[in-house]
Amino acid sequence: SESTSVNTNIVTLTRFLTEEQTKHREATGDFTLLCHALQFSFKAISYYIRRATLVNLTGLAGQSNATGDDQKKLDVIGNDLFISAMRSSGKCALLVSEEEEEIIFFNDQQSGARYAVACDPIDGSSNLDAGVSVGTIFGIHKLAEGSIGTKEDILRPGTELLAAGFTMYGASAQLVITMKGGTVNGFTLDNSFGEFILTHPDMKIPRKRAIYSVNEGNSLYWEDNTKAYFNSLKYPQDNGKPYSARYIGSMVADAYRTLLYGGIFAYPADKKSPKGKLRILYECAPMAMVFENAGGQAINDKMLRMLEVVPESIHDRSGIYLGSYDEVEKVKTFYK
Ligand code: AHM
Ligand code: MG
Repeated sequence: SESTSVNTNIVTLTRFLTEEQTKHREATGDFTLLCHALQFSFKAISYYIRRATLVNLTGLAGQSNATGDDQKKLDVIGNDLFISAMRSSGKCALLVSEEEEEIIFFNDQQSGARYAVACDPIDGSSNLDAGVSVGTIFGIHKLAEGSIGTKEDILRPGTELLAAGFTMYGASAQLVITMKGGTVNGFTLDNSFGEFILTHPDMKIPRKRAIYSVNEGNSLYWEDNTKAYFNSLKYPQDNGKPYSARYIGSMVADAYRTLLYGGIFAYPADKKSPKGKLRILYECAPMAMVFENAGGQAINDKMLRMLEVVPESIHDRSGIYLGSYDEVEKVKTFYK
């Protein structure tokens, strides 16, 4: 009622998903169940990240992952939590994880699992032990008609993603999700309720903002046009001031800030990493979908729409620029 300032009409993620489902008369509820499993994995990962320093979960696990990075203990736990949530949902036919060299097929349940999921369970894990924000990134594809789940069901361009998003484990856990052709919605984990609450409905990225986010330590290896672009931001712009720099080193945190405040986030390909660093399936494409649906843009080094890039292998990489619409337009002028 109007007489109290307490919100008694709280939209939880559970309620939001149910309402979305009822909008689609053909919906079976399977996607909703998959999302329930997803949100549980975010809550669990968030819990362990917050407890890490207290329960000896900082540091290395003593092994390397599929792509040769040193695995942290929390990388292993996050990955195991995610896999278990997807398996037990009964709705996930196959899963690609940054921490797993091969696709995981859950073919013990061919009984109607219709989704293929790609995820980076804990992205930005170099920041973990310092308590700096990290996140989980996910993208969901639907299996081709009649398929029980093959590699071809996940090696798809981002334009075919059914849903994508991320959860940032920062001062609070923030979940951002978008569905094909839909809006972008942000939820905050209320630890007392144990629920994600809709706090950022219909997110729109500002059209421009003078903030850039890139690992400038790589500039020695950058191509000339990359150097020229970032250099140009350090000189007075139309308002007489140069850009500000902000770089956390967790894609989820840098992207979340960029989504809220506007600006540009980039991880360009360079002479040292000619294919870039970030992975298409579970880093670039899901973020690109979020940014496009929020009114921004995401492109690769060839200035092609990130969502149209078809990965050749599950851990394929790409250079990426994403951010405010006008900021990405500006990037393009330097590569023509
Ligand atoms: P990770 O998945 O192994 O954590 O690596 C991905 C992370 C991104 O979150 C971040 O944007 C980037 O690597 C930072 O890389 P760098 O340390 O080279 O700046
Ligand atoms: Mg990652």
